[in-house]
Amino acid sequence: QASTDLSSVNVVFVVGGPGSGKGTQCERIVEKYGFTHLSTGDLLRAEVQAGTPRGKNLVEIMQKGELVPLDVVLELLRENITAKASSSKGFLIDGYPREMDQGIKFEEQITTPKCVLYFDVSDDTMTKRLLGRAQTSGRVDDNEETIKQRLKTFHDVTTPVIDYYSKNNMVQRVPAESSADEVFQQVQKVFDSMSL
Ligand code: B4P
Repeated sequence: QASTDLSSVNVVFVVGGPGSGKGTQCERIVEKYGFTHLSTGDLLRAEVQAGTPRGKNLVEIMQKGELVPLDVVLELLRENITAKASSSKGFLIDGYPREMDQGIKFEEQITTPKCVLYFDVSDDTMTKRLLGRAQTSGRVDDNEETIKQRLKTFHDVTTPVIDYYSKNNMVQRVPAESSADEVFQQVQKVFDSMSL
């Protein structure tokens, strides 16, 4: 069956290491700018929770700090974008692309993003934040061993994606070591200067 043409939707990719503050900042962006927030991590956890066939085996992969298969993530994104394409001002795609192929396939099948928002944080800070969240999150991947592996996945597989979009002048880098309020000041500068 033919899929909806999504080439004219506004998309901003939001990337950064695990615990870099993507989800935290996206909530604020939604509040101020009215975008639709789609977190690939949240979509995958919802899939696991719902016990769908597609959600099977995902827990193990996430528990290891590895990336789930591209097809699953892209299909979830397509479905969710399609559902709101006509009513939404734009989409924040949080946690995506995490590997080069995800970026390529999304551009081929959906659209080219307006920009790539990158939260730049040291490994130390990300580890501290995630260990803090571990006390209440109940997430299978918020533990010391998985955090190490998630950081490795980020450096090995996601950094090349950021380099690629940097070369195309599409990356808006936000230093994100400081408090969520201070980081959001920087984020607002980016959004206020973006033409949509
Ligand atoms: P995600 O759910 O994306 O998890 P994450 O990288 O930890 O980011 P999150 O948004 O949750 O954390 P945030 O930085 O906001 O991914 C989990 C797993 O799902 C992946 O490892 C992978 O297996 C799979 N997956 C997801 N997307 C995929 C894809 N595209 N392809 C394949 N697999 C995929 O916040 C972290 C903590 O820091 C919070 O406690 C927060 O309160 C705190 N914090 C945030 N900002 C702060 C600040 N400025 N100061 C102090 N604390 C702050």
